[in-house]
Amino acid sequence: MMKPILFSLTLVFTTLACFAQDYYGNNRKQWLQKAEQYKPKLIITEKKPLKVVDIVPDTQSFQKYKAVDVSPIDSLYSMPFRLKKEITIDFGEHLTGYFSFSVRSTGLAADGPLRFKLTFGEVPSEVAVSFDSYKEGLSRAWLQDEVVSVMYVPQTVTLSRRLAFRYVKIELLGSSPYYDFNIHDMKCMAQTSAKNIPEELPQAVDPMIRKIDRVGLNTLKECMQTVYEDGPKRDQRLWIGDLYLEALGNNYSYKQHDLTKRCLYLLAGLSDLNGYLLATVIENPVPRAQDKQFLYEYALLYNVTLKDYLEATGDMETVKDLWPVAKKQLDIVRTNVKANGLMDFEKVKKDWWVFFDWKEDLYKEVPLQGVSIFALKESYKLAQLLGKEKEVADLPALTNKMIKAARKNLYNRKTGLFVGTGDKQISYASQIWMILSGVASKAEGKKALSALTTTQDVCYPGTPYMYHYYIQSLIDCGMNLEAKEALVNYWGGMIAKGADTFWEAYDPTNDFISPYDFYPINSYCHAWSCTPVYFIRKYPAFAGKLSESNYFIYKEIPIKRGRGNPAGNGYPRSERQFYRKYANEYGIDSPPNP
Ligand code: RAM
Repeated sequence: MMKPILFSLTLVFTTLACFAQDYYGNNRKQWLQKAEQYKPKLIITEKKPLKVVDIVPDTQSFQKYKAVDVSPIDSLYSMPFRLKKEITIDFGEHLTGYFSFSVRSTGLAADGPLRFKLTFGEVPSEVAVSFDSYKEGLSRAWLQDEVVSVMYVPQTVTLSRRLAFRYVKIELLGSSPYYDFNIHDMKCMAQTSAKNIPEELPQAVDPMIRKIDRVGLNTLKECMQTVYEDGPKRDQRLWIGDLYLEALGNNYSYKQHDLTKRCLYLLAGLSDLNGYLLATVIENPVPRAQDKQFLYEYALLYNVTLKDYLEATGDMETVKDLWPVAKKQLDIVRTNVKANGLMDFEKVKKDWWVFFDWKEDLYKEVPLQGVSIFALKESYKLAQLLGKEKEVADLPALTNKMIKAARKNLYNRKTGLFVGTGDKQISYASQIWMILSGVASKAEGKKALSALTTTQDVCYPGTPYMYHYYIQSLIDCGMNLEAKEALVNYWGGMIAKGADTFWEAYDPTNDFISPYDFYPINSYCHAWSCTPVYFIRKYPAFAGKLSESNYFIYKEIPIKRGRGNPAGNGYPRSERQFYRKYANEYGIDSPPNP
C-alpha cells in the first residue's frame, strides 16, 4: 500500500515544483525593488470646507439631486449642533485624503459621548440616497459612510480611512441632553503625487476645451497617488488599462515618468508565475496582485504602455529590463490564434476576462481580433526601438495573416461595417478596434464610423474608457472635427452635469448607469476618464477656438442621430441650447449665422 502513496506524493510534489517554477526567476525581486525605489512622495495639502449646503431633490440635476448653498462654513462652527442634528458641507473641489473634525462643548461640562454618522460623496446624490439597497457585488465597504463614537469632549477625530469626496454629510446619532457642542475645524489633509505644473494651454484655445482640460487634469491629479490609481474612491489601485490611459495623459501634462516606471515594474514584479501579467495590483499592506485576475487586453496593453514610456523618456535601461515581460505577453496572442488567422474567441473567453467596456450586451469577437493585432504591431515597434526585432521575427507575418483574416471574415463590404462571425451585432467597439489595428483603411474607417451614426440598434460605449478609443479612431481616420465634437459633447456633457472630475461610467442618456447595479458605488473621479488631457494637448485639432469651428458649436446639426449614437445622444434636440449654455458661461455672446 505504501508504494503507490509515495508514488503519488512524489508526483504531486514534482507537479507542484513544476507549477511553482517562476518564469521570471530572480528578476522579480529586483523589479520590485525598483518599483519601491520609484515610489513617489505624496504632497499633502490642508484643505478646509467652504460652505454649508443642502442637497435637495431636483429633477433637472444629475441623478436628481443638487447642492444648494446655505451659509459660509464659519456659521457652522459657532452653531450648537445638538438640535441641528444633520448638516452637509462642501469643500468646493474633489479631494483625496484624510478627514478630521473637532468637537467642543458650548459651555457645560460634557457628560457623555457623541455618536455621528459621516457620509462622504464625490457627487451630491451620494450623500442623499440610502445605501441600504446595495447588494454586494463589490464590497459594501467602498461606500463611504462611517459611524464614529467620540468618547470625550473636546476632541479631534481623524477618520482612519482615506476618502475621496467633495461633500460630507454629518448626522448626529447620539448625544447627551445635559450639554450642547459645536463641530469645528473640519479639514482634509489632501494628498496626491502630482507635483509638476502642466504647461498652460495656448491663449487661442477655446474656454470650453480649457475647462475640459482642467477637469481632466484634476481627475488625473487625484488618481496620481503612490501608483496611478483607477479611482481614489474605488478601487484605489493600479489596473493596466487605466495605467495605459493615465500614462498617455501624464506624458502630455505632469510628465512624472517615474510614476509610470514604478507601475510598470510593480506589475512585472507581481505578474503570475507563468509570466502573464495580472491586471491589477493592490499596494497595501504589501504590494500584491489580485489573484487570477487575467484580463486579456490589459496584459497586451502593458506592451503598448512600455513602448509609449520609451518614446516619452528614451529610458532604454528600464525598457530593456522589462522587455522579457512584453515579449512573454505576445504568447497570449500566439497561443490563441487559429490557423486561419482569426482569434479563437471561444477559447480566449474561457481562459481570460475579455473586457473592452462595461457594457453587458457587447459582443467582443471583433474587438478581440482588433486589439490583438494592435498589440502585436505596437510590440513590434517596441522591439524595433530596442533593436530586438529578431527575437520576435514571427510578428510581421502573423500580424498580416490576422489582418487578412479580419478583412475576409469580419468586414461587410456592402454596409461598410465590421461584424463578428458569431453574432452580427454592430458595435462602436468593433469599428473602433478594426480602425486602431489598421485592419480598416482610413477611408473604410471613416465610412464605418459615419455609418454608425445612421444605423439602428448600435451597441454604443458605456464608459469613457471605450469613448477614449472612439475619439482616437476618429482622429486616426482624419475626422478631426467629429473627434472634437464628440469630445466636447461627451466630456463637456459631464461638466454640464456638474462634474469637477470625470466619471467611471457615463451615458448621456442615463444618469443612473452603473457597472455594479448601484450608481452610488460608481467612481466619480476615474483614471480612464482623464484622456481629454492627452487629446487636447497632443492634437492641434483640439486647440482652435470653438467659435472658429462653428461647424459644431452653433450649427444646427441635422437630427440624423438616433438613440444609440453617443456622439450626439443626450443632446439631439437641444444641441443648440447646450452650446448656448456654454456660450453664456464663457461669454461667447451671439451665435454666428449657421
Ligand atoms: C473597473 C476598475 C478599473 C477597470 C476595471 C476593468 O472596475 O475600476 O477602472 O480597469 O473595471
